[in-house]
Amino acid sequence: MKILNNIVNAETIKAWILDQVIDLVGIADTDNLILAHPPRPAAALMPTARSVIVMAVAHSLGSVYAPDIMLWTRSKMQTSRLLDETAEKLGRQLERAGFLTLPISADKPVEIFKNDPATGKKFRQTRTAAFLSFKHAAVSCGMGEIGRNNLLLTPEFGPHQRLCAIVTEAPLEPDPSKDLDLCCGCDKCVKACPSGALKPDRYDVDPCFVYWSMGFKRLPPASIKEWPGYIKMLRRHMQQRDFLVESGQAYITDVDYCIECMRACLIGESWKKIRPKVLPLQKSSAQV
Ligand code: B12
Repeated sequence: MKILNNIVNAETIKAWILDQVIDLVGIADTDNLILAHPPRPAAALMPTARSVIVMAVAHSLGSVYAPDIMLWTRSKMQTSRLLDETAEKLGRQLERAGFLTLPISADKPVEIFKNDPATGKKFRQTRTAAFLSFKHAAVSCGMGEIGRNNLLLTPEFGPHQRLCAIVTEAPLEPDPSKDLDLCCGCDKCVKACPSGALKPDRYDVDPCFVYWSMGFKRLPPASIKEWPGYIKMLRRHMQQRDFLVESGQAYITDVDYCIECMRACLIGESWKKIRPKVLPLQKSSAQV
C-alpha cells in the first residue's frame, strides 16, 4: 500500500499522519533539536538523520478522571499502540522512498543508569533516560512547552497527550519552536504531587521514580538511620499489597502508580467543554 506515492515532503507526511487519527504532528530539524540531560542528539541514533517527526495522541479525559489509575494506564497503552503502529507504517514507506528511518516507540526502551556516567559513583536511586527526549523534540517543533509539572503542555490538550517520534534522513520542512506561555504557574501540580518530586522551582526525578514505579514515598536508604523508617514503609506496603499479583498485572497493562501532576493541570482548550467540575480522587495501590 503506497501512502506517500513517493511524494516525500512535510505537507504530505503530516496530512497522512493526521488521517491516522493522530492528534498533533510537528517536524524538527535534527540540527536544531533542543537537547536534554543526558543529551541525546538524533545524530547519535542516525548520523545521516535530517528530520525528527513528532506525533501526539490525546489521552481520554475520561481515563484521567477515572476512579482507578489502572484504567488510565490501559488507555495510555492504547494511545501508545496507535502511535507506534502509525510510526511503523510511515517508517516503512519512507525507507521504500529511499530514506533511512528509525521509528521510536512511545513506551520503552530506556537506558538504565545504576551509576552516574559522569562520576562513576552509584546513584542513590537508579535513573533512566530515553534514546530521544520526546518532550524536548516537541518543543523544538513548536508543538508545546514544558510546564512547571515538567511535562509537555500543548494549547489543545495541556499535559494530556502521549508522544512518540520518528528519526529520518528525509529532508523535511521543519516547524519553528514557539514561545507559547501556556503554564499559568498556579502550582496545582506542585501541591498535588504525592512524592514531593515537584517543587515550585524544580522537579526531582528520584522521588518521582520510586513513587511512579513502586508506589513508595521513600528513596532507598542512604544512611543507617534511614533504614528503620524504610523497613516500616515496606512492611506497611507488604501488609496491604500483593506484589506478585500486582507485578503480574503490570506485565499485561504496564505500571503506573501516579499521574497526579497531569491530573491537577487545567491547561488544554479541547477539554473545556467536557472537563468535569470536580477532580475525583484516583485510587492506586500505592495509597497505603
Ligand atoms: C524515563 C521516563 C520517565 C522517568 C524519568 C523522568 C525524567 N524526567 O527523567 C519517570 C519514571 C520518573 C517518569 C515519570 C513520568 N512520566 Co515519563 N518518560 C520517561 C521517558 C521514557 C524518557 C524521559 C527522559 O529521557 N528523561 C531525561 C530528561 C529528558 O528528563 P528531564 O526531566 O528533562 O531531566 C531530568 C533528567 O535529566 C534527570 N537526571 C538528572 N541527572 C541525570 C543523570 C542521568 C544519567 C539520567 C539518566 C537522568 C538524570 O533529572 C532531571 C529532572 O530533575 C519519556 C519518553 C521519551 N522518550 O521522552 C517518558 C515521558 C516523558 N513520560 C511521560 C509521563 C506521562 C510520565 C508520568 C506522568 C508517569 C506516567 N504515569 O506515565 C511521570 C511524570 C513525571 C514528570 N512530572 O516529569 C510522558 C510525558 C508526556 C507529556 N505530556 O509530557 C513521556 C513523554 C512518555 C510519552 N511517550 O508520552 N518518566
